Amino acid sequence: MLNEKMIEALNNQVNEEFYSAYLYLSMAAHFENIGLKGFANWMRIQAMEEKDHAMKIFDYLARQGAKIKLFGIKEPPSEFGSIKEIFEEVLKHEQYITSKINELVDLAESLKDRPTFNFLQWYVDEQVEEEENANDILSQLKLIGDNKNALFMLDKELSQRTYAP
Ligand code: OFO
Repeated sequence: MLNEKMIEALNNQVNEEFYSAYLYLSMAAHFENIGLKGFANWMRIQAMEEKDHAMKIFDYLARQGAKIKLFGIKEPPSEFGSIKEIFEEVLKHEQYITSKINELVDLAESLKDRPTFNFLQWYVDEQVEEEENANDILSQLKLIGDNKNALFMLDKELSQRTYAP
């Protein structure tokens, strides 16, 4: 039986994850619009993974017999800056999500909620990967600068990303 505070915090995190999906889907739409199909593919898959992050918490709440409550999803931005700025935004967003996961871990710890503490470890590891991925692409974009050929090569590389639930 989960503590009410924990249930509320996990329900909020479901919303954060769906917002992440929406944010990346909006970035995918932007990349489609400017003809960078590889970047669009990367963002689409990112969005699908975020939906999975949300559903994993949804399932955990269900398994614990806790009340699941869905909130409205905030509208994501639809206007974006340069490609580098977009990935700076991705990194910033992932750092924010990491801080939310850390808050959940702290709450589970303070409530001595061992099952939730264990459940959250997957997210702790996942956030290391999420920040790493955003950082890697950002570093490449910094190296690429104004080189269009290199940008198209990166676009091609990002088109190879596949969805692996
Ligand atoms: Fe991007 O890791 Fe979930 O939100």
